[in-house]
Amino acid sequence: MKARRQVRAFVAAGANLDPEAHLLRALDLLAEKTRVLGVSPFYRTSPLERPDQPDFLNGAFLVETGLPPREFKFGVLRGIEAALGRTRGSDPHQARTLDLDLVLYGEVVLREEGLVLPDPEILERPFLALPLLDLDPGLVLPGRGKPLGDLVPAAWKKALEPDEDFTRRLRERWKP
Ligand code: PH2
Ligand code: MG
Ligand code: MG
Repeated sequence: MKARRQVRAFVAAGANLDPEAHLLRALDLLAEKTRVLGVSPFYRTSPLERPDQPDFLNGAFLVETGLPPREFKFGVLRGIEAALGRTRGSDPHQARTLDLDLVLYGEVVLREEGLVLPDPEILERPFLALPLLDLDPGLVLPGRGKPLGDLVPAAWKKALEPDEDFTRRLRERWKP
């Protein structure tokens, strides 16, 4: 069988219900379905939109996949979320065991029902942009033709503190 072309994709990860356990397990499951090329530092962040919720751990994985973007999002990523107890109700901001968002897929720019690439939240949320810059400091946003580092406010780079201990635990699990 002909091998499918491999594409580099960035997956943003977040959780605020038992986040350590769920993110560690998420990396194992992602490594079963893709080649994991990088694990960013993970940051403890205050909950946006729902200030009464527990804090989040947020970061990103760089992976290589042969699947097209919709199959990757709705098959692989949604499958891992469901396997780790993620439920979806009427509130899109409800606390979660695991959130895996496909935020960049190669050079692809698209706007479809349920999938927008690059994810516009990259330019709105420091905890999305910073892990991407950690993984690839020269990252150019497809469709923008500009380095991500030039598109985000300089203050963002100092806005978040990585959780060194959790990041070490996560990277220990990852065998490139
Ligand atoms: N995701 C949300 C709402 N609020 N806050 C933080 N800190 N991290 C998240 O990933 C997050 C959030 C759902 O849109
Ligand atoms: Mg999200
Ligand atoms: Mg999501």
